[in-house]
Amino acid sequence: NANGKAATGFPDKISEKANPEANEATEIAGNIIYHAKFSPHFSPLKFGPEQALYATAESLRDRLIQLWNETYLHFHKVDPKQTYYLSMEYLQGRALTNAIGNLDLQGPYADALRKLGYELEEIAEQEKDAALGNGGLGRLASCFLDSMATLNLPAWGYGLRYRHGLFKQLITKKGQEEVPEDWLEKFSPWEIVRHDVVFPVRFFGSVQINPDGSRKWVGGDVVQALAYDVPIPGFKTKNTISLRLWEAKARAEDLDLFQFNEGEYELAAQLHSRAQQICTVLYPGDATENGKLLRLKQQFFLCSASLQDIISRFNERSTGEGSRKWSEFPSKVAVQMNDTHPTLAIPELMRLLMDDNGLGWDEAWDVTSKTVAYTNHTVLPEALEKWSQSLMWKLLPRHMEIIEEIDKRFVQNIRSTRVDLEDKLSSLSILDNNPQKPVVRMANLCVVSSHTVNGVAQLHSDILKDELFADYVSIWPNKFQNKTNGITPRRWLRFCSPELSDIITKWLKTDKWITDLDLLTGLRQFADNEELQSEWASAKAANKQRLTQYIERVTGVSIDPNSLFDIQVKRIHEYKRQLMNILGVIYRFKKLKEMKPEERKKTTPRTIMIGGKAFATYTNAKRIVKLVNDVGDVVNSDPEVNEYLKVVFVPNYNVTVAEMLIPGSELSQHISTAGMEASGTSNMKFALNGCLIIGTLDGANVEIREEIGEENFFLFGATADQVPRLRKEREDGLFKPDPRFEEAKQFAKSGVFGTYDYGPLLDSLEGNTGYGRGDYFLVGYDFASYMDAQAKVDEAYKDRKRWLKMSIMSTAGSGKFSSDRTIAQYAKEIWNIEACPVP
Ligand code: B1N
Repeated sequence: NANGKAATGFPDKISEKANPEANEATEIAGNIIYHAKFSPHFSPLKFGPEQALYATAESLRDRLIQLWNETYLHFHKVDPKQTYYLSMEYLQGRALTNAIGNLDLQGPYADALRKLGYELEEIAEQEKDAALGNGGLGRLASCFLDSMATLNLPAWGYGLRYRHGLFKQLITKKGQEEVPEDWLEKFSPWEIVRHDVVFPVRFFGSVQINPDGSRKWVGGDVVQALAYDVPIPGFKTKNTISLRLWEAKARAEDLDLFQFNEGEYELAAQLHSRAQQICTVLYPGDATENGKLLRLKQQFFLCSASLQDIISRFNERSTGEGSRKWSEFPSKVAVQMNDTHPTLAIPELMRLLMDDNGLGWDEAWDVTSKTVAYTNHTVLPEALEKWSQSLMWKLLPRHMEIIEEIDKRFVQNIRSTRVDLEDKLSSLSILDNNPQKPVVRMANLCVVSSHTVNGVAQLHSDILKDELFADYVSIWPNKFQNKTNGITPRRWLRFCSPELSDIITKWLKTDKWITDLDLLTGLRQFADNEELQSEWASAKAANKQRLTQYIERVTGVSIDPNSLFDIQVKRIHEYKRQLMNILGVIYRFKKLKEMKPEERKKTTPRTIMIGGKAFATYTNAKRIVKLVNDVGDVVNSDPEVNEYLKVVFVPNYNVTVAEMLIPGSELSQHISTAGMEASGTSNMKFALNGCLIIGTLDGANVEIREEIGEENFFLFGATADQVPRLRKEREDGLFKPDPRFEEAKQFAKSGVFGTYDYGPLLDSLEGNTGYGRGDYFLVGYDFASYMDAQAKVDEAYKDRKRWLKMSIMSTAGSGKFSSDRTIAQYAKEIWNIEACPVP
């Protein structure tokens, strides 16, 4: 057509409209066409939605590069202290809508695309998620980058450029199946390769002792780390920071030409393929020795490349009198380790300072321990990293020497100053020399070496201080802090629910809440206002409608947009208790079946949506996925009850799916066994979007409930301090299960939902008999209060005014959970850095 859609090639004429933004839109449209023509990634005949996406992204990239350059030139000039966030994971999701929104170009871009025959939404939907993370920890890192840029902080994110991010989840007759994700299939328009930023990273080899006693790591394999920068624009500021992702590359000389010419192609390219493996996948399975080695290589690769880069930036600023003093390093550099995955930054910084730059131990230790800080994200024992000492000696011999020395000095110091801790030393030391399986305890290395250790919600930080790290607290009482997690209100309200955002802006008479989220408390005074309530309800209804269509499209299930939308989306894990949710659904189904038709009519119709990925080798998690799907099949096709109950497994949950689900949610479930979920962050996203929470006193739920008011939160379940006693009672057979729990379990076991191998899953809920693991997650104990809380939800939903008020109060009380607040606290209380806005 005249607008140049599809097979007609590029549009040559751009129609004009009398519109104040017309000039900008015309310029943008011209720019998009320019990229379609001259950054050609596709054959020239077609300008379809996909071509439009890449050209649109490139037109934005031009602006981002400009802003990026200005930002780092400015940082270079001002030379402030900078923060380096080291993370093995980033869950960035899509970038287009976010970049357009943060640059405040929504109107002009929508107009420009319309001139070219497209709707912005349609183009945005073409983009694949960048899913370089597993879940909450990775998404937190991405929210943090958005806040660091928005707060004008001099900061960098460092990560790995995985060729394949988190697997794509397919739901088949067998349950979950994993297929490789392929975000780089074509290319990513958002990354800028820096051919001049390359560092060598060594593996294996040995330690050479020089005549002067100094040591040097030599030999082994050397791989090149090449930088790719992803620009991170702040919201309505020029500041645009960088997520620097490292790719592993072999050197040309690593190709053995002789062998190649002998026809030994695999042998000849051995080093090439070994280098390539490093960044092939996010979290390679680590059940095998090879898998463990690869994961350790990834961690070291990130740490070594990033620190070499940081040090070279520090040295660039050498003064006229020669290079800068190393003692100044901690006043210019803050390194934050996102969990223990980048722990090797500690021995690597020590090594670089001592072996490459000639510092003595004490000086290097002083610099290192004033530079690095550690965030803990879990207390689950199986998630606390422990690396085999023999593997570490093999891959990183010099680092193991350094770790041994750190440990030796720590133990000596405690022996001489704290005799009372003598019997605690075996658990406080970094090296666990258990002859069966000698390991390095990474969390201990982090605590001993960092100036600050923080947890991610108040309850979690308290548990760290009172339990996991209690003895360290007695050594360093001031080292431990809390930094309650947060989420970016740009992506998680402004862009994913423009309707609700506009209503908020209208009632608050300002859009300043987008960067000052505490302003949302201003909604409280209108929570009863009928006009606001009706606007609120219609925004929610529109979001529910959009979600209804999405669910129909991806699952084929048609759901009732007037039913209560009840959502639980997060990684599938036994401690998160999706199993309790589905058992509750099973019970509800059974009761509905038993009711007379006129009784059913009095119930609150519900649509329960559950989504999330199970780790590929986590069998019980996969059984949960299958069970939810099977229950859905039976319930949704039951003509007696499916007007009142639908159960949907939402496939392939990711950032983009979350942006669809959360705005349309009315109730969300955050129901982990108390003490086990460090924080949770989706709970914050749901609350911010006016969704009510049913939840336990776990993680950040505790603080959310405090902020939004207990009358607006459906609380149930044991508290963290009761859990050990309840587990003991369960083990000792002293627990009397609620009849509803027994009924639900029996019904699940009866075969109504098919004959899949659910035995071990359901048996895990039993005491210590048979397969039973004593119901470690206390589903049995909490089930009664869970069902009572669900009954209260049903009642509350019938009172529309009350529900809407609670919904408004949820949003109004969510200000604390902005990642801007979290990052401002890190900046002030851990990093000691200040804003550096580009003029
Ligand atoms: O980090 C999130 C928290 O909100 C969640 O409660 C917490 O479970 C999550 C090993 C982890 N903790 N630990 C991990 C991720 C990857 C991996 O390989 C552990 N993720 C969390 C943000 O604070």
